Amino acid sequence: MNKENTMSNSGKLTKEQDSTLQGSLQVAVGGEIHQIAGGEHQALTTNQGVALSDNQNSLRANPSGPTLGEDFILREKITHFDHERIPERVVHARGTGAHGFFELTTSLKQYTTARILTEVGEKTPVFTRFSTVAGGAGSVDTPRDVRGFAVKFYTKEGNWDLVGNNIPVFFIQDAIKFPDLIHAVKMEPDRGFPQSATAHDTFWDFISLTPESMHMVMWIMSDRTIPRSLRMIEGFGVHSFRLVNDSGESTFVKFHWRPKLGLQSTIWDETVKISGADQDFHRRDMFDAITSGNFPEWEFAVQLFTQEEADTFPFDHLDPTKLIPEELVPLKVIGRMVLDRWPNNFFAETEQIAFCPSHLVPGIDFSNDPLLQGRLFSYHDTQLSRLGTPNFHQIPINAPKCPFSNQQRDGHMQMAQQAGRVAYEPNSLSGESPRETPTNGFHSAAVTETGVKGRVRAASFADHYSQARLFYISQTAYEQAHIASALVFELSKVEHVHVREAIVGHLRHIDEALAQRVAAGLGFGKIPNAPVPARPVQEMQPSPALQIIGKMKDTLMGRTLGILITNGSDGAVIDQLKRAATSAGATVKIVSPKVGDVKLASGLMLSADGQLAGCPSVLFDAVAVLLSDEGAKALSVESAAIDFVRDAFGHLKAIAVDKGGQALLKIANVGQDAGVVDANDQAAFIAVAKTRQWNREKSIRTLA
Ligand code: HDD
Repeated sequence: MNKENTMSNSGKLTKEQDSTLQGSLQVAVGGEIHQIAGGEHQALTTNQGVALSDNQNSLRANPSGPTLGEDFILREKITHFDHERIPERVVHARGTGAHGFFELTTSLKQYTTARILTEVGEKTPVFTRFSTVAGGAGSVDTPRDVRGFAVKFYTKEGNWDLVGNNIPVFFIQDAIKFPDLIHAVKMEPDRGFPQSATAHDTFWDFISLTPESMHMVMWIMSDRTIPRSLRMIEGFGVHSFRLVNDSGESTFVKFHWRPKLGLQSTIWDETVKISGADQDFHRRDMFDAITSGNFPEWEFAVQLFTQEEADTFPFDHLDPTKLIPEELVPLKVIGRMVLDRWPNNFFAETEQIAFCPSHLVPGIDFSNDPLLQGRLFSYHDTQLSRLGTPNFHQIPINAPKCPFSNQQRDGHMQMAQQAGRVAYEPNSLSGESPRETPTNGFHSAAVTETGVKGRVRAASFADHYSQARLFYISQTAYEQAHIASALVFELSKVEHVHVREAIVGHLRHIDEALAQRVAAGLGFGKIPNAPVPARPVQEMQPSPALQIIGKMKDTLMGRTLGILITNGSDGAVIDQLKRAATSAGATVKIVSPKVGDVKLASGLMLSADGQLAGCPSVLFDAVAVLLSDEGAKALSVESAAIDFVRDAFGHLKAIAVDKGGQALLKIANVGQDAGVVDANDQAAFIAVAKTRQWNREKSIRTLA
């Protein structure tokens, strides 16, 4: 037993408790005596430290009698169990997180006093949690959804939470619309479905009446919302923030995370199948990467700009439905984040971590973005109901790693035992009690605010389509086709025809050809009318930085090759391919009809990592099919094998085949193209396996 993982006060046993537990242990279950492996065991105790003599049987009046109410051991155990669950997050309930560090590589001293952004080489511990938005905590990892990207920096000057998403813009401009947005996207309240999907009436109804969401809609219909891995997504702080320097001058900043492995998404059909094959696909991928030492890494970059520069932008940067094209304000890379330690306990760390955009450090400040302003209230508030106490900052995962001290006292689950007579400030009775720090303490940016109070939307927020169009026209033809298909899929699930029509009407302001394509996909006889836009659509220069394909890296780093084999497969070919893929950075998994040993042609045995029905090709980035003649024959009547190759081809993956593999492709009616390669030519295979076979797509799928 790992003593670190047990709840014990000192980690050591008292003499009284430690009467024994050397060597093997006998456990009586159902009248049988079971011998459990030996070693040195800690005593199993109650929460009061009383050692248990029997954890298998409750206290009964006699062997067939009732259980006695005096059984405090039973009561304690069951009561604790009954209260194990806490409310899940109202959004972003499904998530996965890890520890790591942030390292600054370029100082922003000129712009900020925040030490985390000025001390080059300093490593700041972080905990980062990735999430989906709409589904519950037990939903699948791979719905079409935005991914949360929340980083808690435990800086020497206090905790800084950068609570972002993998999309740089948001649906709404004002926080007062957030509950409506979330009620619309979550499962419909009368029927309790769909779980974690935007493809339903209430979501699209709300969107059709909220034209400001059109830019975000383009992003969520793109493949950004069906990532291959959480290690391959970008992250964005979304809002403009301010950096404040030692002269009190402030500069606007947008924060970006860029994955070292490049961006990569899946194909929609693949995503749907992954959801069935492995509900924990992203969580497992992150776990496997970190525990095998392939630590995920992101560059940290900023866009810096002044008020004067912002005044020249053709949009309002305080509107969270707008991004600042990289071509307008280039990204400056200033650091990196590496996630290198999986949590010890999911609940204690990943579930209990509490992010609040209001957690800032001196030298960074908020902007007037009205969405951000509303968020500053919401997160702390939600933690109170989720974690049940204003002392949630004392939970180890939330506690700052720098000293913290004030006169706040008491409350549920107070862990600190603050000594002394004084619990107020100022005081003259205690020389040790904490005092203000006028120079280095937190100062808000000195900003002048004037004007008339009112519930108003700034006129500069009225352009809802220009950047939606910018995003769409910046995509490659493949990506545009995927957006059109996604819209057709989603709207086909909407029962109310007027909602479908309204959305297509909005699309006409984004791109007429897109609107036509979606209208045709939905079987409309004529294209619906477009609403009157509040502002005319501005034509902008395409921004290739908004593509996924443009930001993919031709690499096998962090990717997985699945090799399907059977008894009689050629071990030498398997070995050569495995070596070539591994040295290109891939992980290799052997799949066979039976898990366990496979007898190769040479007579040698090779252990398979997975069984065919449980390891479909959707779990891999590229595949190889290396079969003996008998193996190919046996698999020709195995639908899992037919699906393995058909799906690999349909999902635009490279396929390496030997003679047996080629025979299976033929039976499965899978075509031949540049992405189907002879397994003996490892170099050729590795070259094509580094990317998806985009050219193949038009020959195999009708895209909306
Ligand atoms: Fe939010 C959680 C990201 C708008 C209210 N949000 C939450 C998480 C992320 C985001 C990543 C999960 C944090 C974690 O892993 O624990 N939210 C965003 C982004 C937004 C945004 C990037 C827009 C730019 N959120 C937003 C608004 C409101 C909220 C406008 C409310 C006015 N968000 C919440 C919340 C959550 C939350 C209800 C649920 C759980 C939690 O906070 O801790 O307070």
